[in-house]
Amino acid sequence: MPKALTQEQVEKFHRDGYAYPINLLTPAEVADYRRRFEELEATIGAEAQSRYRIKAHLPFPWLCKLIRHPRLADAFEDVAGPDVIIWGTSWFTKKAHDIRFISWHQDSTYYGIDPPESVTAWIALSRARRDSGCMRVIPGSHKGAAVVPHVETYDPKNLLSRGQTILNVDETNADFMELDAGQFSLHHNKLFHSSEPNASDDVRIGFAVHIAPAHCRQAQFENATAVVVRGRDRNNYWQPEPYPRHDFDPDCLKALDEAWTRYRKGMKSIAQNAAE
Ligand SMILES: O=C(O)CCC(=O)C(=O)O
Repeated sequence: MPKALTQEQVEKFHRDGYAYPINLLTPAEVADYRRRFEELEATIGAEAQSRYRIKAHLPFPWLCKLIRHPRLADAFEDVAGPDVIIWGTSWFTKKAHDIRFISWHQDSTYYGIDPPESVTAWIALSRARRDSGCMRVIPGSHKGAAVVPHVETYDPKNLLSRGQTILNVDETNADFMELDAGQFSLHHNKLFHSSEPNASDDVRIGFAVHIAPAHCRQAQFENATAVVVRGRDRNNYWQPEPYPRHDFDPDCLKALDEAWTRYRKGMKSIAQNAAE
């Protein structure tokens, strides 16, 4: 019997490449995480997503706690097995009435996770609906290639760092993964996904947790780090990460900086290979 998903959601994940909604946080917990997120942005005077990339949890004990929430590992186990590592996290936020969007893309083209079996748990810390620009997905698109051609548009309205875009996606069967605050969705790293601008009066806050089975490794660079949240890293593919003693722990900020540098270089070579 599945631990966090329904049997239908498990089947949907394998058939269509995604599943939602899955309950995670109580209203009080959501309010607490949202307050901490708002305080973080007020403190740095910038968007969290512009500063803390690919391992956004690393300098913050409250985010290190969130990624260890047992229901995330439960949900992952339901679709991908017992040895569970978290190799990354990313903020995806849009302010109220924000024209920014996320173009159609496929995570596996850029992640470098081999085999390409990474799964993202996208946690809604505010309501994610069609009007606020929730995620859109193409059912079944995870069954194709792990690296598909993207053009890199560098459109400033695109929240992806390179504006990476799959052209001419047939949107006829696109599904909108609507979530309440405190719920999450799962999507396979080969799934085509995107999201539209936020036309609502509230900010849309997503915290994406990148999870993989421990038999996957990072193929694009050495010394990749991860948190083993369940089971074991039997092949010793992943090095441990420091745990922050407090917000903005300098050792963790340094580790984050090094991780982002390694990832950015690796991402460049993946994109170049895909273009050749
Ligand atoms: O937040 C969004 O709209 C897109 C998120 C995304 O691309 C991802 O989690 O991989």
